[in-house]
Amino acid sequence: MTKSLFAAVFMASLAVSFSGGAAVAAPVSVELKDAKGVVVGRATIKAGPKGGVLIHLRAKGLPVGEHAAHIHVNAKCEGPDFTSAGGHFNPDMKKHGLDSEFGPHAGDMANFTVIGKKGKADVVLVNTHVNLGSDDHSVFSNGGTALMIHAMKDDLKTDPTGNAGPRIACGVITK
Ligand SMILES: [Cu+2]
Ligand SMILES: [Zn+2]
Repeated sequence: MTKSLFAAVFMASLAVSFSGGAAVAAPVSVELKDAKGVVVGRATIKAGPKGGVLIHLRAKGLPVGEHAAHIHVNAKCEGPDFTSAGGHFNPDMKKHGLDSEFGPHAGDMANFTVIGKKGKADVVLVNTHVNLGSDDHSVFSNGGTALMIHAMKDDLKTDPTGNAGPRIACGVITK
């Protein structure tokens, strides 16, 4: 590699790291409330090591078992049904489901498990399709999004909901 080419590549990589680095993305904290407005948990969303985000979810008082977690399109959590949050965040107009050949929605994530008498969860959800930046995959798009927990697990394929049942806890994701 010539010196000038090396310099060009180096500058280009700097430019990339700075523009993505505007996503110097401070972690964002999300408070999750149930249908009655009771706080049942908190999530911290931070940039993933290789892009995307890591969502550290801590909750209690949830039904034991597997639950779906999604990012929904509106930063509105109005109980008791949380329909105000809209559907799954889906900037690429894909179909639902991590296992769908036409998916997934950017807001789709793996199920997580609630255990014990106190109905606790302490899990890290990985989402490689969203970010904390300013493009159309940002969780802050159009005024923000919502982190939603459902009564049941996501079957990872049924469009558009994953058959995950009622929405039982919701938290707005905003800057
Ligand atoms: Cu959902
Ligand atoms: Zn979906």
